[in-house]
Amino acid sequence: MKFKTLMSSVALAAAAFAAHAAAIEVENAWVRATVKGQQATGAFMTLTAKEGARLVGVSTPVAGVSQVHEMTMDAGVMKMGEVKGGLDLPAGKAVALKSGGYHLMMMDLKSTLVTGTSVPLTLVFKDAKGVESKVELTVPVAAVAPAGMAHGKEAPMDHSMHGNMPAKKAP
Ligand SMILES: [Cu+2]
Repeated sequence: MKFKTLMSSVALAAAAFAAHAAAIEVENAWVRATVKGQQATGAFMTLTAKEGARLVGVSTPVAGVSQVHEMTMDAGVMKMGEVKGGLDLPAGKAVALKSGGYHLMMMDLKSTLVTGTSVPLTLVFKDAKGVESKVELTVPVAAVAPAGMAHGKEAPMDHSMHGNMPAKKAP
């Protein structure tokens, strides 16, 4: 009887782990292209952890050092630094890593990142119990955020607004 109880709890734990591994949704990921000699760049995306998690690490073979960063205003001066203890991803809430806010900082770059290529990126998450899981990504290199970026799951659309806004009719 005791043995059976143990077996079923092990099976449950395995099922929970499998669910967690697939419980991080990554959308609109991109890495900002660099010019020759540039030492650092940022990677941006929207993360949704279905059951809640923390983003505790990032790595990529193209950079010597990669960190989860945040931009903050300190007495009117823009500063950025590593997010201590990882970035909190509340359950089911989309968290945007974007220019001017949270981002993945890639420093000591080993080569120029050219638009149209892609970069392998590994994200490390920790769940509420401290269990680590990894998500491997292939992230496109781009000069600017892909269209539709700011709008999450909406269909991509043109945000350039170069004279294509419908003219307002005079009353
Ligand atoms: Cu940074």
